[in-house]
Amino acid sequence: MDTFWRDGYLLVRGVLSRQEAGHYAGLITDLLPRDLRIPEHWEAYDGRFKPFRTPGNQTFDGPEFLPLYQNERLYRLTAELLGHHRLLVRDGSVAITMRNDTPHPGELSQDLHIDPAVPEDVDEFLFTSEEVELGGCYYFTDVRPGGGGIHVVPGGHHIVEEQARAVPRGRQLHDKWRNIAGLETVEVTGEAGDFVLTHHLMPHAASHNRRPEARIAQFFRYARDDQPWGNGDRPGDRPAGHHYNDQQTAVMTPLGRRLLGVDPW
Ligand SMILES: O=C(O)CCC(=O)C(=O)O
Ligand SMILES: [Fe+2]
Repeated sequence: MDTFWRDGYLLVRGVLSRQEAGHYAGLITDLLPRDLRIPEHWEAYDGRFKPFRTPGNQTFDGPEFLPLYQNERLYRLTAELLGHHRLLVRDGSVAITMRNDTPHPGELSQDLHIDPAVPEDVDEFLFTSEEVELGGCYYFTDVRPGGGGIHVVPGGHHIVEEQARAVPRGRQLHDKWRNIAGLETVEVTGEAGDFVLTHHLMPHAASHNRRPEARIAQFFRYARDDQPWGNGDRPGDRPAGHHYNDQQTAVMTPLGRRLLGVDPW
């Protein structure tokens, strides 16, 4: 707990067994078409492929992925960190980062950014505990140094808060925090089955994978049910009006039904 609040991120080890992680890595690898024709509606930058289920929908929440949404250990940890047990989980986007030897511009393949819970057209962060979201990703493959791990700034969530509090319209700094300059990053390495947990004000970026093996990850966000900016319909969320079908509800646990908004807390 202390490490997370100090550093703004935490590697949670062994959330899944190696075997479970391998299963999900396989499911995601199987999204790649056999003929390697990358669909128009996927994203593909610098060796990092983001599958989309349909144009505009990057949430993989079919029955085969739902156990990841309702993982009990991650739920207990995030609830304890947020000091609130009524949480909602979302995102579920995936990424496959393959080897990419491009020599520049450095190790990052994205601008250093935050994905805060506060909408872009809002001028001020609230900095209340209700506002805090926890994000992060499962690593389904081993991520060794230079292997495309997510980069973070130790303590960076404090730096963001300090900078944003110092000026009016702090949410608008650094091109709405889409391009943060001047901070040193570290790569979060880990093993298949680990989860990289991040504070929503943590500056982060994807990195080039210099190694032969792909990095395969899936992203999730945990928010309190009283999150002041609402709990849906933001970029990365499943489309508004999404309803779960019988195959999905069949594999949901009582906890999963609450985390996914099927049952009230
Ligand atoms: O893939 C990663 O390591 C980070 C991706 C990310 O932060 C994003 O796409 O917003
Ligand atoms: Fe991001």
